[in-house]
Amino acid sequence: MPHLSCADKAFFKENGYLIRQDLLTQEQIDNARDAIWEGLEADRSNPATWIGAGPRVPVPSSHPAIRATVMESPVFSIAEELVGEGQLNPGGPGPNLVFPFGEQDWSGPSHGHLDGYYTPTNGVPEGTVGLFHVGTTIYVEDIKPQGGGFTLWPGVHRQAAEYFKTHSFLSIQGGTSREVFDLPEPLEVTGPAGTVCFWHGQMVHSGSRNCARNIRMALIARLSRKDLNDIRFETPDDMWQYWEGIN
Ligand SMILES: O=C(O)CCC(=O)C(=O)O
Repeated sequence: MPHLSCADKAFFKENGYLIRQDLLTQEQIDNARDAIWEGLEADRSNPATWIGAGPRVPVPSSHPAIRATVMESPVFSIAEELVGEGQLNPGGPGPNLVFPFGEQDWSGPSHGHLDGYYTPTNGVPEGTVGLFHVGTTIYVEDIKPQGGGFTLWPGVHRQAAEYFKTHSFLSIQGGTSREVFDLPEPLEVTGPAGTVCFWHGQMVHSGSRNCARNIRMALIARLSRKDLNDIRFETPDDMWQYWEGIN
């Protein structure tokens, strides 16, 4: 049974993201949160120790409770409803934590980046690009405004598709959006534990400063098509050509 309506798909096409809060069970959320706490160097019962704690990736994406949030919930099926049934490589999300900063002077990010583009330090090999189709950011903790929310710039996926029709994928070092895209107001994604944000793989996004009490506990998956190597450097006239579920 499909999880997305025509209106959901139209919203994703226009805005490049879609937020759902009804996809994970409480048990899946609790298990993922417990797994993260097992790897943290902080005292779960003492918020003072959460400030500036670590590590940022306390458990691997292969941990069963972490992988389950994508592969044993409707999250993966929904990504395939967008891209096409049977088209995506299965994959778990990686934990991505933003620890409380301990101060209140919040300001949102002024610009973001696209993922998968080389910088000297980000591990992407020079001369390549690590494209994917659907990103999913899953919160396993309640995230309030100014609480380190995943931040995106709605609609910029369409600008990116246009840009790469006439520019090399290698032309934006680190995928940085500064001076390349005309950025609208950003959206800081907030919501209760269990909030899932699906985002287009060419969506400009960023982390943000966490001035809240809670640790920003997110799990981020980047789901790519099985035929990515065949189409990696294509920039079709119709940006939805390889999105059979939505085009
Ligand atoms: O942590 C976040 O909210 C954003 C993470 C991010 O920008 C990235 O992993 O590329």
